[in-house]
Amino acid sequence: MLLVLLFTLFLLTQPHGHLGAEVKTYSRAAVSNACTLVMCSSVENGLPGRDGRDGREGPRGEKGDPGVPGATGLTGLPGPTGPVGPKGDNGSAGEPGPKGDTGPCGPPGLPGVPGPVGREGASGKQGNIGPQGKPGPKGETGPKGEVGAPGIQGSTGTRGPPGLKGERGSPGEHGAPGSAGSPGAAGPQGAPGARGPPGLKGDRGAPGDRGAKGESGLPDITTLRQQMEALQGQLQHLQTALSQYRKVILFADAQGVGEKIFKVAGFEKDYEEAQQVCAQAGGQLPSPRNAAENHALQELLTMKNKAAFLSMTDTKTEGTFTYPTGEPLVYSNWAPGEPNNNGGSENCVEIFSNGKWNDKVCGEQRLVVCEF
Ligand code: MAN
Ligand code: CA
Ligand code: CA
Repeated sequence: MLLVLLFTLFLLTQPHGHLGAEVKTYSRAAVSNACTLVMCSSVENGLPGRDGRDGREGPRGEKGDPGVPGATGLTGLPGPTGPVGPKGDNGSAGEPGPKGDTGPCGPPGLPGVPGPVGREGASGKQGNIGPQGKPGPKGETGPKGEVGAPGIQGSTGTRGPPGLKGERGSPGEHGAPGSAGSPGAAGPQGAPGARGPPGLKGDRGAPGDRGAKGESGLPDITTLRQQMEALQGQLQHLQTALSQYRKVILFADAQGVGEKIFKVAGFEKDYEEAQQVCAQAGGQLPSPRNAAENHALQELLTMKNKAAFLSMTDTKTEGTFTYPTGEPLVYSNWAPGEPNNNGGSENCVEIFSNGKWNDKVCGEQRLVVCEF
């Protein structure tokens, strides 16, 4: 009995590596048998038997419980990119169109019947505002349509792959290892796919409303009438002023004939100096081209009882008198026997108070009379 107990203790205290795999696997059975020996063997009932043969292999253990579910699988990969979004909405309507072009000019009206000469009116009013300017330039193109609405969100990504298989359950007691645990729960849904590209640009907006009709290119008849009346008033004003100045100029030492005016300077000069005086005043020496003009000039000389130089000379060609322009004479009123080029040096022309002409040396001093 004591030996059996010592042997049993020996078996329990030995490291497994020293006893080998067989002993390790059935160590519990060995202990159980030892317990049987202890409980069923009695030293008092007989001699100890021989060592028993090795016991048979125990019955197969019950199948172990399923292992605990495996750990949750990893997050699935993001789904694929969503489809292209739908086409955007149409752009807003464009701006109204430009103002229409100016209409064609109408035919000119018939000339009105000249009215009677009116009385001299008061000073005219300020001029009317000018005609309306040309229509402005064509308006700019309307604004670009708005960008279409963004595409809809992509569809949900595909389900992620199943989670990793759970770990094998721990082996049951003496039984075959339990069956593998059920697959772990599916991982969380993958992140939504990338946002799809924006939709196509919306169509061009509807054209704007037609612009207002352009104004006529010609001022209306009322405006023309007003302008004409204003011009008539201005003309009347000028005629009145001109009449006044003419009276002043002709009041003394001047003669008006046709559109000419002869004006006495009041001093004497030789031909060249007298010519400069008149040119400086914006006129020239007298060039009577007909009897009326010659008579008007004569009137002044009679009044002053002096002779004056005319503008013509025969300096260029002796014997041929011309105006300062080079034009030959169209009228003359030579005194009898003139021109005689007395002394061979008479190239200028003087007019006596009786209106007759004589060729005379240019260096003589004569009353200055100018023609305007
Ligand atoms: C006389 C005439 C004129 C001449 C003058 C000159 O009057 O011979 O022709 O010009 O003298 O002083
Ligand atoms: Ca001469
Ligand atoms: Ca002479």
